[in-house]
Amino acid sequence: MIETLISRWDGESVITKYDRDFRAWIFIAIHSTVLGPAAGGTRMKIYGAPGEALLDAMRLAEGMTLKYAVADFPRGGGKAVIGLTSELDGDDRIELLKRYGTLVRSLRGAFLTGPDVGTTSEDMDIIHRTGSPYIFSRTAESGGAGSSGYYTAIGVYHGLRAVCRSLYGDPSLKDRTILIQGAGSVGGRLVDLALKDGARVSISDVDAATVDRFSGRQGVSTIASDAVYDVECDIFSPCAMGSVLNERTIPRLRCRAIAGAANNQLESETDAKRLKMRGILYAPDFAVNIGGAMAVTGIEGMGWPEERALQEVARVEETVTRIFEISTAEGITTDAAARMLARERLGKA
Ligand code: NAD
Ligand code: PPY
Repeated sequence: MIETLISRWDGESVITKYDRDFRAWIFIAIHSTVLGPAAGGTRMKIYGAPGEALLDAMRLAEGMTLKYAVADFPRGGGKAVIGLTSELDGDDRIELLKRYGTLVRSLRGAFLTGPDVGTTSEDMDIIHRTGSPYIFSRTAESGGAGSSGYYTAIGVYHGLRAVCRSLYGDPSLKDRTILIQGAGSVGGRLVDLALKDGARVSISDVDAATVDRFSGRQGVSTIASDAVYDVECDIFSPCAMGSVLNERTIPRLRCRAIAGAANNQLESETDAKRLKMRGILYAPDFAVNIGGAMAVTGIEGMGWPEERALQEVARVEETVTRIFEISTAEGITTDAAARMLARERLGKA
């Protein structure tokens, strides 16, 4: 499976390492360096087979290429996956992260990384010990920009504003109902941003402790995770995992639009057409969730002050608006419009 995946991939290269001691497969997928050195988070979780981990790395790396290209940001697309075969904690986990840092450092800047699902800013502090200076989104105590989730949530908030502008002619979220799937690092912060703007928020999370944290808060209701696709709302915001928009869920949706943080929300490109046919406005994930990737590389790698990072992240609003305009003008899905914009930028470079 691995050789088929790699030989059919349109990306540039895949760095592969098997750590025998911890029975972990590490894949660093470099999709494109056309716009700059490849950057992308490091995902660490248990996979059923190494091929699944590789496929995840490749799809996520392509997403990073599109992300940076639509945002017109000078970085290329890459992603790393540490595929575990069993739960790892304590000193073993630290040792594996340090070994991974050594691998990243050996690439001498061809790959820059930060957190993703299964890794945190604290993990970046550990990886940084051996992977410096190519590790981003470390904790503030270690001199980093902190969690990328904060900036990603701000970008998603601007994506929601672009959606409201397109649907209602007014970008404010006031009195809109927003349903957030996954109230973690990004989704949890998005709850606060939406509430501050006067939205009515519902959250859904598989983690009972997370649901408890939000239940009882004024303006927030909670939805069972198996009911999330059936609940009426203005905007559905997937902030948990990928492939949630597919032929099984799209017919059930009762929202007017979708804008969220999760990477690879569409199971396939056909799902963008399914959404269009249902009249649901889709803000492409890779245009909406750039905030963290942009801010942490800007702050830690380019010396941006915080204000500059916030200004740059706010550009999500105009990018998403532009994508909607292209989609209308060309009569194509918003996903196709965003890919077209990305291709144009990559072509020019
Ligand atoms: P996180 O792990 O902090 O939060 C995810 C939340 O989703 C958790 O609370 C988890 O319990 C919940 N969840 C998992 N499965 C669920 C399900 N089936 N239904 C409902 N809830 C479920 O992750 P995060 O950093 O907030 O990232 C969320 C998504 O956004 C991921 O897909 C990630 O790849 C993407 N993303 C994150 C960033 C970032 O800066 N953190 C940037 C870009 C994209
Ligand atoms: C993502 O946006 O999916 C990321 O991987 C975020 C990221 C990218 C580059 C450095 C740090 C975090």
